[in-house]
Amino acid sequence: MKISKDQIAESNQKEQNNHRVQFEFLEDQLSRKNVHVAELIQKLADFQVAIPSWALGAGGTRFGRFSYYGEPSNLTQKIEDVGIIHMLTRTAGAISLHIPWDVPEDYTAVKELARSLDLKFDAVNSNTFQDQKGSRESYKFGSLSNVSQAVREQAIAHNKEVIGIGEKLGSKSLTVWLADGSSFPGQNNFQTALHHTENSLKEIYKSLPIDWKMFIEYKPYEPNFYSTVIQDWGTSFMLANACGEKAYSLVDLGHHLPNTNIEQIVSTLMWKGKLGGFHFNDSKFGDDDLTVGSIKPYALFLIFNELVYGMENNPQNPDLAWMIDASHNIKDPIEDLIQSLEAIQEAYAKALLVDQVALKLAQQENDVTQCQEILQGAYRTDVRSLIQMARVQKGGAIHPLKAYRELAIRKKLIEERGKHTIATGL
Ligand code: PSV
Ligand code: MN
Ligand code: MN
Repeated sequence: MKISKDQIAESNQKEQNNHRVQFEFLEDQLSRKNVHVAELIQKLADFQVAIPSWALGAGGTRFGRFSYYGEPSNLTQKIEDVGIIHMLTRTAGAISLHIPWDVPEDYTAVKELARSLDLKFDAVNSNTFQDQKGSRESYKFGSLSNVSQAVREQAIAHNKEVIGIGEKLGSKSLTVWLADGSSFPGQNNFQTALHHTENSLKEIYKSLPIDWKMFIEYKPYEPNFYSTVIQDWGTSFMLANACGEKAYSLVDLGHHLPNTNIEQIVSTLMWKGKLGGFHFNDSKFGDDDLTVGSIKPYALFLIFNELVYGMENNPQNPDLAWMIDASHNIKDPIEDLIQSLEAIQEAYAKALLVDQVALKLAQQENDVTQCQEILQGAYRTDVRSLIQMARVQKGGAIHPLKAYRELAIRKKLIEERGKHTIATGL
């Protein structure tokens, strides 16, 4: 199932007049404020976000799972789905694989398929939170932090294997997320668990190819409910420093306690040159269940404001690996990802509109009211026609979601793959 350029052109034809009127209005407004509109559009067009292979099937909860039908049940189909999203949005130019769920059978064919859809392979993700069939040791009580050396060795070996698979695909980074922790006080010796984790990560780091990065995620709870070994950005930052210069912290939006000032974390990590990756999602209470921007779009904008500031002022921080990490259980996953990409682009565009010079001046004068006016002025701008223009310039659809529905893609996927499909994933 592929979308052709002609199908997109046809869909754009219907939207063109409306789009042009809105764009010209905005272009005029922005030009009056001395904004370089063409530059802005270029930045938006260049911004690419990876899609994780596990987001393409409807997610489940421990209470059940409802299929969305026509879901991908193998790696080829997952890549095809990302191809559909990328064709429509031109913003999803990479896929992030989870091993062992996505081990390719035929590397040449998989790479060729990705190339034909203009997709790169983003970070590879290891999985030491599930026991695999036939594995010798169990991760029930942790992996890299486990009290048993044999378990730790198995988990280290798995991560090394994942690096090897990533190398064959052309990935350049490994993301480590650990479920390790404890559910009851006294279950773990905090220091021992952290010490083991640090040593295990150092061991994995030794196998990292010279041009690779290692991303270390943190998460305060779940699946363990009393403590997690890498609970917060400080712990992740400390471990990344212990490993070396190719190790970085990864911020996942859903991995914070309520009301945490995530934008400040982003800012601190970028200043220290240690923010490597970013996982987008949204939540009301915690973790990553909801579509990006569906609950706290202003918070997302404030985070992007710091990301943009960091990208412009912190050459010590490398280019970031952007990824959506959301998987919920009731929407069509492709529609959900299209909405997430739109929300990301919106927040990014609005952050690019912040007048940094005026903001600095207002900060220096302690003009608190004006500081807020500057940020909210940018946030309240309707930037949708700008994003549409960036997409159109790259051959994407003015309205990806409408086009997806008009082209009846899900119906065709169901015809092709059947109703009773189960995607591997979270
Ligand atoms: C679990 O919380 C999680 O969502 C992490 O954010 C990882 O990035 C992802 O799963 C895949 O392992
Ligand atoms: Mn994540
Ligand atoms: Mn998560």
